[in-house]
Amino acid sequence: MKFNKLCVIGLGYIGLPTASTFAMYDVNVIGVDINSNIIETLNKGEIHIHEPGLREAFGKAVQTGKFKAATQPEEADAYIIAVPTPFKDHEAGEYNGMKYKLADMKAVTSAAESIVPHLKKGNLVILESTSPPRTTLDLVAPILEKSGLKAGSDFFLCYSPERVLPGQILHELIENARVVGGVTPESAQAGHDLYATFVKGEIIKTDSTTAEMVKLMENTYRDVNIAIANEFSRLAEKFGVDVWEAISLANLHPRVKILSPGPGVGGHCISVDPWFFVESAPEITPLIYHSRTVNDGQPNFVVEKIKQALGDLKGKRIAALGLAYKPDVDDLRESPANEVVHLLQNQEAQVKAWEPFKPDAKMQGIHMASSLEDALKDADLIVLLVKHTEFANFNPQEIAKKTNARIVLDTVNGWDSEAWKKNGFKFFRIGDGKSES
Ligand code: SAJ
Repeated sequence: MKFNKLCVIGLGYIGLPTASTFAMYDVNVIGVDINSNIIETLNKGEIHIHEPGLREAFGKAVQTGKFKAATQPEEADAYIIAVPTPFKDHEAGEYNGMKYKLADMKAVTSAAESIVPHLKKGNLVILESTSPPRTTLDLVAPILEKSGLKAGSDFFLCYSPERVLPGQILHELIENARVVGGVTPESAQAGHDLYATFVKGEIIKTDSTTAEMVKLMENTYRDVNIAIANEFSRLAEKFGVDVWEAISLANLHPRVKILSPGPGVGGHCISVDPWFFVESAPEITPLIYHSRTVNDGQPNFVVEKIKQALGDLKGKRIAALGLAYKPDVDDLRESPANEVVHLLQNQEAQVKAWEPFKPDAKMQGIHMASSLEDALKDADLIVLLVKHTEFANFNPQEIAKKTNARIVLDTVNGWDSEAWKKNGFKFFRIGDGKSES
């Protein structure tokens, strides 16, 4: 099946790279977003998000004349929905005393509704937004069927998860295996044919609910595995063991691959998606629920460590290094580092935060340092919250000259404890009950 014209609805971290890639591969693409500022920016040939290689890819897409941005969809052969599925702000679920977050499906609903007036026989619609199981069948299909056409027979309908890693999106879009779940086998085949335009990895066909579960399972698997690493870090401290040493030894076993503890789990995927399972079936997801709460509790664990080092936090000056949700990215959304800073401030510590990937960021309620030197100068304690390469390469001798602080807490195993101690620092590390001094 051949698709000459494609509408991509939602031009964020996934939609824009996807739209640009299709346009580069000779498909006529209408990129749609409700935010008119974004549309204006794109139609000027500029982009609004930071992702390596995206500027170049988008530039090529624009040059070919194959990409156009608009605030409303128009008639096309295929439609991709790539809008956000955040949490509801003011509503939560509860089961047996366990409180859980709920997905806000408003953007998916209105994207599907915006397609209805344009939908024709033989069209293909694909949902890419991460969604609770059965969303394609129970939410999207009934909306699209308001057109009078039947999903799976009059038009094709699929769910296909994006699995790309921020920082490597353009490469992974093309190279990764792609799962395409259709509401009928013919739908899956149509979805397969669309992605075959550029995907070099295997394209596997299945049903739509399996495809939805695959996505949620991948990120939930990672969340649960990080939770066990975080719990191990607490156990190691209790028993005077260095968790990092213990993990590296356990990982010598050929069937063991323990992940890394840290200040918590951030980003808009791993810390979000497991809740979609809990919301869909709270009575059978205690493991997923508790893993989430372990990971969400990790910033508190960090603050307790800081109290152990500094005593009462009132008026204590703390340099917080890193606010991104993971190393070497500029994305500060859902970052556990921010949560640590807020918790410290709640206890009246004076925190100065430094994020080299977003030096001008304005974070509500957080005092951003104007430079690394500014953050370090008058500090009582330095806490390393993100393992940016730049921080991992610090020379403690040089840092000692820039700061009054003589206590450091490493939450990500970024620094060599001996080197810091040699330069006069008291050194603490998450999960290290062995070498604390
Ligand atoms: N983290 C740890 N310990 C670890 C690994 C990660 O604490 O051992 C933390 C990170 O610091 C970060 C968070 O977990 O705060 C998530 O980071 P990540 O690198 O694990 O994942 P994301 O959110 O950047 O991207 C994930 C990827 N999914 C998987 O690896 C299963 C990516 O392939 C997905 O496309 C993406 O979610 C998504 O969009 O769903």
